[in-house]
Amino acid sequence: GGHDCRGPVKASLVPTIAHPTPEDSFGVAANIKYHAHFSPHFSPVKFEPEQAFYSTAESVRDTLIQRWNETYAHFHEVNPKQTYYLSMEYLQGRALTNAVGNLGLTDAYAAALNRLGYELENIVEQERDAALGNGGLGRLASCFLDSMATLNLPAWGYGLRYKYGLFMQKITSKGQEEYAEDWLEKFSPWEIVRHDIVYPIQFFGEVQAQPNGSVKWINGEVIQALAYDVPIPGYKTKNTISLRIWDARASAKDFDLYAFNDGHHEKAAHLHSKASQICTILYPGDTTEDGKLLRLKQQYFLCSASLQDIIARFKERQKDSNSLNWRQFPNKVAVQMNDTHPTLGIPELMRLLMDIEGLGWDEAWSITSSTVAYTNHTVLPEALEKWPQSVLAKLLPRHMEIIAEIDKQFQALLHTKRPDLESKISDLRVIDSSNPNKVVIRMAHLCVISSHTVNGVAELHSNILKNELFSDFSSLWPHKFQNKTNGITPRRWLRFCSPELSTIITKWLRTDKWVTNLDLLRGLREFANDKQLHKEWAAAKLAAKVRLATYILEVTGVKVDPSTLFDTQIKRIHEYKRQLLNIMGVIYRYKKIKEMSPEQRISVVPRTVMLGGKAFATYAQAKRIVKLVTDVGAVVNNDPDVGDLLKVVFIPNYNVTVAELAIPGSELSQHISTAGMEASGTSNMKFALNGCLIIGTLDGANVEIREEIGEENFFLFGARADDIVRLRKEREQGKFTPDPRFEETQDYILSGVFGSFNYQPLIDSLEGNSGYGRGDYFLVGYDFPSYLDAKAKVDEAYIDQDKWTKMSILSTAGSGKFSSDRTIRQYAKDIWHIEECQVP
Ligand code: B1N
Repeated sequence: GGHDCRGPVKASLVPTIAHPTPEDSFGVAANIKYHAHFSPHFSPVKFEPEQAFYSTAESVRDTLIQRWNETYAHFHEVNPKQTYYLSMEYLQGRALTNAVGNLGLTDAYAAALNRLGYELENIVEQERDAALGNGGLGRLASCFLDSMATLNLPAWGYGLRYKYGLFMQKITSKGQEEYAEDWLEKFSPWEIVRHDIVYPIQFFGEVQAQPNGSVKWINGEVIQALAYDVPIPGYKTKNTISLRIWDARASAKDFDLYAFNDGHHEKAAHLHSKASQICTILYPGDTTEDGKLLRLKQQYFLCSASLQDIIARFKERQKDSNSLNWRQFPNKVAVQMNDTHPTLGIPELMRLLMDIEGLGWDEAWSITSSTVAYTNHTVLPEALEKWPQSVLAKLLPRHMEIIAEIDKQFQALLHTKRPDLESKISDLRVIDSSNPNKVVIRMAHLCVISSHTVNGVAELHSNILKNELFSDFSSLWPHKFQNKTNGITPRRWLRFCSPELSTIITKWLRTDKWVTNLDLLRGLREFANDKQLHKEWAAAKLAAKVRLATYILEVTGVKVDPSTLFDTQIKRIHEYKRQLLNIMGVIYRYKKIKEMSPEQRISVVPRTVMLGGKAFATYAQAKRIVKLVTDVGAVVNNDPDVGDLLKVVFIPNYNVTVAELAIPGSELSQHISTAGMEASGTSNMKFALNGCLIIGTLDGANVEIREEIGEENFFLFGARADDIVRLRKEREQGKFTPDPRFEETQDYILSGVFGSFNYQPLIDSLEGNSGYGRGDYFLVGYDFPSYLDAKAKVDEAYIDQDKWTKMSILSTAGSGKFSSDRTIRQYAKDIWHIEECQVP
């Protein structure tokens, strides 16, 4: 298994091809036509927008491949330490605008398409989103890749090539419905299959001790991992790195021709169908045992393929030295685990080093634990992965042995080093055997014990890790714990999604260097009161609002007025994110407007409230929230008493592309999670960067955003993280008197004005009958009054448009810190210890 060829390392083999240049739109057009004609995917006589998109993308891809090859050859020659980002999720979205923008070829391709009778803006709309992720964690991985490439870092991403990405959401009268998202239905022009990069991946079987003391894992089910490379271009640099995604295959020798000819068609292809299941879908439902097993198989598949590939590359690049020096491994390889999903990389690296490469435990452990690092992205107990020991032992018997040994040695360490923690050993172990009938593996503990560095994703979150969730580990290994506040790529999230605002920023700063040095945005502060800038700024925001309004009319049929306050909450639907708080605020506002006289209504600040996001298919409470929002919209939007004073829109099928439209087009955004529960949030950063004001709690990265843009520019409300435990206890003990406005809103929901759907379970969650066992776990009732106060402050600020525009400019000006370039530089310096490796 495995191959030695790691790619085009011989520069002499790289052909010189004339690639499109910014000046030569003729050449670009000819290149696009070439692809339209010779592409095997469509008949050559057609040149509809769809063909125009694919041939444009293929033309761009040629340039990317060339740069990818040069980058690979350069890394190979320099042989620096390289980072490998292991993630089960990447939310790439569309690639065309980003690719031509990073290559500096936007104008050339726009002009070329013009010659062919098209507009680039329309052609990019043909591309499907690559949605190989759920939300923030996946999008973060994609922003990180963009920054790694732009910063010329030797770094690669590894992931899985899911056939179906995150489901497509349709909103019907029943609420949310899910459909498979077939992003590969035609094909993806951005992936390059590598038929020479294939590794065997084993499942099940048994462990057999050898006479010489070594161990063999035999009799398993073996399938193949096949590599696809998605080139990731940096901005204004030649460096183009790889997102390598694995697909699962069975080989021809696994096909039972005799069985097939005997008419046992399914049995004959048994292993083939098993293999094809692995990469069928992002996050298979894990409510069933089969679903759980499949998810675990996916995780192992990613880890094993990636580590075999990393080791093969390490060996290849060590070839020049006389003998393989495994001690060099941590000096050449950094592995970053995106949450605990790739934890199996730890026992897998141990296994490969010991069972395949012949190293002893101590050396393998020393290498592994100085190679891997772990990022935690959540403290929600239900999201902390735990796998039943029985399942692991069956699927990966050798890995279970290795995990048991790590657990054993950790206990021994505590015995000798920290007798004071003796009583806590059972809480800290990797293996939780407190319930002998259900022994489980705590993946986060395995990560913390085995990693050289553990980090959270915002200051507040990292402090919670250090002082609460992992406090005993941090007393044992204080040096392990770090913070790396998340960031977003300013290319996609400002430069390309807000062309009008970008032009203005470049004009006033007299440079476009802010695109790679976002701290320069600070320079806008100087002009925060300038009337001319205000005029231009407001016009740019209005243009984006008009675009969003047009889209909303198209997908929902609701006409929204771009002169109203655009107030947006878009993110996964989850009780802790409190979309329920938002919609209850809207409902209260609606009721008050209804009660007003026409004269009183004149003073109401007209608002368009937009919500969007997907609810996990089996998360009933989240689905009820979606249903409530659409029901409220149906009533409010058609109420003649209300008119344009209030509109409520649910934006369907929220994804990266929708975000690129909705974020620039918003003026206010809601980040209103219960304090201490949102690890960071990253859409808050995107909104602030685009001049949207934030109404929010002191949670996650909100804390740092408020610090950067100034507390006077942030609409703060709600309980603090430190108070949450006490408040929950008080609530439980009945020491809480709800605000009358909160009760009024609950009664109004139950009164039936919004239709006949049963909202009782939602109201119950606020009352003491929630799934969490305690009343109003997310403290919607406690925060409701201060939320309404903060909304009143928003209205006040919005009436004074000059004040609002100033606050908007200051939001953008204060967003420099939240560039993923800053985040990645910190990872590179403090965790990975890697350096720039720029292609000449
Ligand atoms: O990761 C983002 C943060 O900005 C968000 O605050 C955080 O909620 C998000 C299991 C997750 N944490 N955990 C997940 C994703 C998929 C899954 O199967 C958990 N996502 C986050 C980036 O740091």
